[in-house]
Amino acid sequence: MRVIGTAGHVDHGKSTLIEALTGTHPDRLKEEREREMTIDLGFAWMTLPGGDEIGIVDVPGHRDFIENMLAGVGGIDAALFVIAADEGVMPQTREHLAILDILQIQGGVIVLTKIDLVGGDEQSRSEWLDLVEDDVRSVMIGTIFEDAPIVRVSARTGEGLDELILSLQSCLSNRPPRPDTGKPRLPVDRVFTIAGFGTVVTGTLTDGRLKAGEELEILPEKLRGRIRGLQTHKRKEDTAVPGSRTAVNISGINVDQIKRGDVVTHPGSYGASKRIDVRFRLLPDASLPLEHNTELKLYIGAAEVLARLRLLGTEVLNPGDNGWLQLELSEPVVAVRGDRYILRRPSPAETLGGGTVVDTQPKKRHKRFDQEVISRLESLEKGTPADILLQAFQTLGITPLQNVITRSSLGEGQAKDALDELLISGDIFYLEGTPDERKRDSLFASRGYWNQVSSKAATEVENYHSNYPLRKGMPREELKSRLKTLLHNETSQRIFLAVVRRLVQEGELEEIGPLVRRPGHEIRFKPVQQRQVDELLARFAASPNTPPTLKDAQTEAGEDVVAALIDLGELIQLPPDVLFRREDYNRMVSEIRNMIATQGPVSAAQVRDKFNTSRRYVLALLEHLDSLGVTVREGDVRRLK
Ligand SMILES: Nc1nc2c(ncn2[C@@H]2O[C@H](COP(=O)(O)OP(=O)(O)O)[C@@H](O)[C@H]2O)c(=O)[nH]1
Ligand SMILES: [Mg+2]
Repeated sequence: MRVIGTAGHVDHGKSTLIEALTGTHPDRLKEEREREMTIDLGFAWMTLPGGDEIGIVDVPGHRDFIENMLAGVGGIDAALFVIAADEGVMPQTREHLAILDILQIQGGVIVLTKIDLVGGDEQSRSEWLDLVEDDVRSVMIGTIFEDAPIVRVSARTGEGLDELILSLQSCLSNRPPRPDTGKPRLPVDRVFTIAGFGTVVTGTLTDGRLKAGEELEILPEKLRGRIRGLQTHKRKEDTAVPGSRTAVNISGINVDQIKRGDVVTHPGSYGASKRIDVRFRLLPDASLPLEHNTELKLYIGAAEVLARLRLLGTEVLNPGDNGWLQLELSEPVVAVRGDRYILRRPSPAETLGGGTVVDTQPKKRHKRFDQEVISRLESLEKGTPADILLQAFQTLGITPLQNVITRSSLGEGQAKDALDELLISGDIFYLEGTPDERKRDSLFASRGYWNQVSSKAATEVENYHSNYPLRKGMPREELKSRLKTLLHNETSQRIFLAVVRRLVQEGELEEIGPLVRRPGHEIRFKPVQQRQVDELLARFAASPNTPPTLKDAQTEAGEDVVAALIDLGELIQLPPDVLFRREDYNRMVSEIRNMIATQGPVSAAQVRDKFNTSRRYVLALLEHLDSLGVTVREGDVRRLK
């Protein structure tokens, strides 16, 4: 799932564009309707021509509401960067650009809107648009939007909208999948109640899945509750996946206990902290140098808190410079190493810059000028050995341990310690072997990667069931080829079998011979098929000893239905083309045994007369019994073995 956000100066046509694309006007507050201006975040969604559904967060452009904008852009995959063709680049065009750039949102599409308002004839219009575009390009140089496509549209006339949609689709199509580390985080951007349901929070889910029925924790308050229900794009879901706009209906927690900026997680997955160490860059066009001990506002996830900064290693930080800060916060926030954040000055309001979180739990206040502190932050920024090893697990997927260690470039001792750390934290686990057998060819999986494999397998098998409702299960080999890309084309039977074994252990799959199925899957006939089944079985009942042959049955009820009856054991197939109902087959087999037991070896002709049937059925039956080892043929007769 993907989420995109709007960005751009107030009144440049963001909300109107979203309405033109989705049919939903994102302004939901009465005040917004009255003032015809977006104040808080708005939400919509659409399906791209390729079939992918995306969520949309519409943000306010007005500078007074930048804080609301910051609560919404955190989890987005790409931006629709809107610039009105009649006005061109304006102050919040630049400010939003700086914010998206600090947050390292991976680009998006630049939209020149309101093209219906410019120029007289075709030529002057296109000259005007070329000029605006040149200006936009020069502003984007050196930012994440440097190479972004520019599309010219009018939300009023609809011109350019199709091109915009295709451009957005191609921009999203080559993004790697959202990471799933098995530790979901949902920074809350809205909290409300729905009569009869109770507390609902919404946000953009990252890092893992949420499932209906699970226990949850809300940080920083450490409130425990349960997920009563989940929705994505107003549709009920059992599981919400990373990168989706998610509404969580929570039981056990009151609406007034939760606020924007809180984080919904699994119990114990994360902690909150009132002190963090960060890498920081002051924007080149910041109005003043940054001084030690300044009080600023920190925006991280959907949270906004006051932060007093310790400027480390330097007296002041000049515009355009990078440095290290320790932030003492007014309230605890949930931060993960590598998270991006923004700092703003409260008054006069100004976005100063931002960067990445490097340490979420610094043990003490750092001395301002201590080379050891700086060196430690520098190496933390690169990652701990455990981070690096986990990264290698995420990249390589399920593969023998040796490959992961080689990939990580860690030394023997470091790799061993890092492995222990990850095993204890539960970020990785043994897929095959036991914790004592830490052999070089043991198979491990990171929790996050495993979740991806597991849910892909479940989806593939479920799709198979719905494509072939009359089949008992999916051939194991077919599942293997479906998982090929996730198992990195690693078609080693050993890895695949270990994966299936684990999926069976975890109750995701069941094995039946060479097939796998989802627990609870059963062959179900549609009403019209059930009628065919009934009619066919009635024909079998009418002449149990000379029933329809395979071919007759297939002509009457269709190959799939007949195959399903054979799978279900209702019909027994004897080579080459004889079918009996199960009860008739059982009866005939036991009568043949009786005959031989009481009157000695029997010939095919005797059996034929006994059942008043034809040679074809009798030969199939007797050869079948020979092959089972029930009877042995001696010349023209059979005796029991
Ligand atoms: N002529 C014209 N007007 C537009 C277009 N898009 C938006 N507008 C108008 O511009 C004003 C601001 O639009 P809005 O979507 O609220 O801007 P936002 O503040 O960026 O969300 C509204 O009056 C819209 O009707 C367009 O493509 N053509
Ligand atoms: Mg708007």
